[in-house]
Amino acid sequence: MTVTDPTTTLPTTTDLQAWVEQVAALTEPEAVVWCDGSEAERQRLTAVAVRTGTLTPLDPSLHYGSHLARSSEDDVARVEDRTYICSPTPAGAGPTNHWREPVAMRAELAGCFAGSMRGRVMYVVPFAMGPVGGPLSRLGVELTDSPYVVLSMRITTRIGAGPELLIAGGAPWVRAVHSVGAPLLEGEQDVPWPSNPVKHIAHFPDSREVWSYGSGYGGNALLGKKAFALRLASVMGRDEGWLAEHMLLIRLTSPAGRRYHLAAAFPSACGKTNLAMMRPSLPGWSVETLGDDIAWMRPGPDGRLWAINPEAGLFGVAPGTGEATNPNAMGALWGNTIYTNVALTDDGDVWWEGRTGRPPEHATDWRGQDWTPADGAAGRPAAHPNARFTVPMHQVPSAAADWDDPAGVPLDAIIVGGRRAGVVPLVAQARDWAHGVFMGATVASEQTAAAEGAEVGRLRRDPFAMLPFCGYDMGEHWAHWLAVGEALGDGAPAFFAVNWFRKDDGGDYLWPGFGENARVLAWVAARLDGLVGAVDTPAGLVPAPGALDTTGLDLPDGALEQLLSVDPAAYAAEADLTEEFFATFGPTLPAAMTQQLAELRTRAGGPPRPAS
Ligand code: GTP
Ligand code: SPV
Ligand code: MN
Repeated sequence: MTVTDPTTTLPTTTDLQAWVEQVAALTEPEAVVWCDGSEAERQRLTAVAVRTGTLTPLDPSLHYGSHLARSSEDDVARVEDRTYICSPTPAGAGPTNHWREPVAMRAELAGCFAGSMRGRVMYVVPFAMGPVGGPLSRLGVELTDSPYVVLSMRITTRIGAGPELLIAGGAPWVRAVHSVGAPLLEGEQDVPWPSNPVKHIAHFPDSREVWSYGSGYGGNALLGKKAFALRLASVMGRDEGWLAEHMLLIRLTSPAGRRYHLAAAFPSACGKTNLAMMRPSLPGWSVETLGDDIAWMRPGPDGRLWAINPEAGLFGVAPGTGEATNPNAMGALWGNTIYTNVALTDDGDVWWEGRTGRPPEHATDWRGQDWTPADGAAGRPAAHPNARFTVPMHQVPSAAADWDDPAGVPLDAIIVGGRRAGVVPLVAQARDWAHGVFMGATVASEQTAAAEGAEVGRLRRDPFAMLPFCGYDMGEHWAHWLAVGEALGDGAPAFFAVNWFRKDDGGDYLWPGFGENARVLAWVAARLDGLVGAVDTPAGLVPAPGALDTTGLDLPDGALEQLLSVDPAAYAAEADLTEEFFATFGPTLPAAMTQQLAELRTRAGGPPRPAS
């Protein structure tokens, strides 16, 4: 690799061959293989991964064409502290990102990657994010020494000949280099999950490049996902007038047949996949899945905000996913699935906490060790809390027939949310776009196992659920949201905030969640149509008494009141925390956000008022 300053010129075709050769010269793989995305190729790579023990075939009568992978114990989630934004100056990354000086970082990476693919094959994986050739779609090429990564990218993105043809035709593309950082010496036996204790996930936003070293897991390694579709794409969106967000995408249809398109941002492992596949408990309502993790959104010529899901498959959280909580996810898992870090039962089935009510009497846990329910009771779960399934979108029973329409869907509402045991009501509508952006900017959420080293349960600020995923200064991100809203004007979607996770004094969830969340979506739809009332509170416009349909719902006395209650004193305290957080931004903090904070303080000082 040459150590040069990043350039703003995107590579095109002619550069692809040269770049592949350049990376191969640096990493010294045994062979270079160009992937075409074919079924024959899938079978070849699967055979390789089975031979090295990376993948274990599951009983085909239970799980057609499916495999189990067990990662090494130190490679189980995204490594946020080793994920860098290498903009020319620290200001480019902003106070919420880990910045690395690009020239020094390139030099360090050159050291790591030198010879890092020895004894392995380097796969060249051309891929599209979004339908190949679509107006909102973008292209990339990932070079990787991991067959597991190729097989996963084959599910979560569109790989192979189509994207390669477009690149050959001169379309711009993103460069993504990945190595597990475990060269194989002559005659050395490979391990099932090669990785390196040294890990770097380095993004160069200016040259639209990512270099990932040392990890084979999830967002660290499937570079189309968080690295490209969020960190680099957020920068591309800022520069080109669109948005790349950590959002699910659904179509909600009312009993009367009215259709609403909604995008919702929740932090990692906070319910996007669940809401994206929800089976509404309310009769006559339906939810169709368009996306479960990422949405790209662009103002259309009609003045509305159009959204696509740039992915082609899911990398979904396994624990907590079962027939009772997410039957559509379970339905998707009939075959062609890669399970990572789940448990294996003695009869060749997979298992994880929450898959069924009753754990198996005995299983092999995610580490490959004997497991019984007694281990579970002792705090050793059978599946890793961040265990995942990788499955094609078209297998999701609730997938919309047009889920991969290149044009996308026009959004009616944007929802933000987090995991909050207290303070934040079940649902609130923003008074206007700027208030909605403020709701997004002030999302805080209890941490989950999706990031390595997370203090699970501890509250942290996670604006727009993008804390680990925004490729530039978060203050600028809010300014960009404000600018997009301004351009959209009356065509802009409405903004809402939700919280499924409020708890009572005994620590139990107040809201049943899952399919019952349809009641909240029905209220959102009714608000869009101006059909139901709301009460103006410091949190925003919350359902007026009786406005939320709770027919047939068996809530304990006082639960609904508590779910919808907004304590001004608690919001005054939130305002203090927000002020502290905002102060870390300096000049990039939009004046509109300071104004919203001042407004919150005023509202938190007074009683609730009726609103339209
Ligand atoms: P990433 O893929 O990490 O971005 O996460 P995600 O937001 O798609 O997470 P997912 O939908 O898989 O949520 C994972 C966890 O949230 C599981 O433990 C679920 O059981 C839990 N969950 C989802 N929806 C609800 C809900 O409505 N109520 C409650 N109490 N828990 C929920
Ligand atoms: C997340 O952590 O938000 C995920 C999983 O969706 S990963 O792809 O590993 O980032
Ligand atoms: Mn995610």
